[in-house]
Amino acid sequence: MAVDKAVPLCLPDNHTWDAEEQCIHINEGAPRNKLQLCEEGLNILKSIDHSVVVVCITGPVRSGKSFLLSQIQNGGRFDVHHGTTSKTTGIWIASPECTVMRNGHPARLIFLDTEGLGSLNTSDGNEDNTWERKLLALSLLLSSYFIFNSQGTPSYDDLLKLGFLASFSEFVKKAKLPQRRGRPTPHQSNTSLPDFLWLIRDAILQPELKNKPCTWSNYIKETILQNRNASSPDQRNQIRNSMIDTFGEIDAESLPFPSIDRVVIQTLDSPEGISNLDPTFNDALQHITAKIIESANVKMEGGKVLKGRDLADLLQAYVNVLNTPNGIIDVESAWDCLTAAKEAESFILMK
Ligand SMILES: Nc1nc2c(ncn2[C@@H]2O[C@H](COP(=O)(O)OP(=O)(O)OP(=O)(O)O)[C@@H](O)[C@H]2O)c(=O)[nH]1
Ligand SMILES: [Mg+2]
Repeated sequence: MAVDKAVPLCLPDNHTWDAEEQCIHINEGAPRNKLQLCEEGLNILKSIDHSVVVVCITGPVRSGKSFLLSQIQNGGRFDVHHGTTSKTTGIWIASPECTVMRNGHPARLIFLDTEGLGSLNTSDGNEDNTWERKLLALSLLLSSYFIFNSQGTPSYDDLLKLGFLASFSEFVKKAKLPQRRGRPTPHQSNTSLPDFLWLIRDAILQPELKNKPCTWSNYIKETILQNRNASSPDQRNQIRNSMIDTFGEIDAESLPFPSIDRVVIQTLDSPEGISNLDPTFNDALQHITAKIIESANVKMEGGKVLKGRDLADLLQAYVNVLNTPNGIIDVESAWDCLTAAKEAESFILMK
């Protein structure tokens, strides 16, 4: 099943997806209580009988995430909005009819767009302060390639936006990961957690280290992620340590302004806007797209490459736990339970 327009995969329970009209209805009088899976999005995952490469984007609200994800792929389109109200709610999915080869096998690309971090004006006035962290825990568990999108020269404030990583363990008991030192490459690893790309938007300055030009990747690693006092329990260090524990590769790339023309920026998602994109933006976008399509790994769990329908099963199990008060997802046992259930099912079918 290929979908040209993105559909919701997971919404707050005060939102309803109208599949016929292809729009969201919001029960504004009701608070957000639970995560709610959406049939249409879930069916995309269930219909995929290939292994999957899952690219997910997160980052501050209104920072061009949906536009970027729409441009990266050949098809699947995420809604872009030009006002100050946050647009994307929950997690949205698109999976254009496009396979990539991984270890000699075809794998299907899946793109997940997430609700912006730090939104002050969600359309339902969300006041659940655990919502963001639960959604991010889920996004991390689903993805094999995690893009953190930020605008302008990265700062410690941007690092703090990744603060949810330090509280990841509130919601998730991680699978046993190999130690960082001597850790296998992502291609050999059984880990279920993704590679990380810090994507710097509207970048104009040249990154430097000791007054010499460097790559954004080295800049991020040697400045913002450099832990100068490992024993200090401050929040920055907690986040840095969590990043090292959580991700495989850590990389960074930048994109310049899409245009200096305000009208172009405000019509970016239209054919005219796209045809007026600055050539340097287009070149950088092409480079980043190629990098993601070539290097993003297949999603693995328990040493096994996951198919779309496996991921759908896991997603349902994860959401059930996150909707339970104080529920903690045990990644390893969730997978073991599902594998055991499937083995039992195939045994019954064989009999
Ligand atoms: N300056 C700038 N604006 C951009 C860029 N990419 C998209 N935009 C504009 O930023 C605005 C928001 O774009 P979206 O893609 O909806 O942003 P988002 O991060 O998905 O927003 P939320 O879903 O609300 O968190 C739109 O007006 C876009 O045209 C960019 O690289 N630089
Ligand atoms: Mg968006």
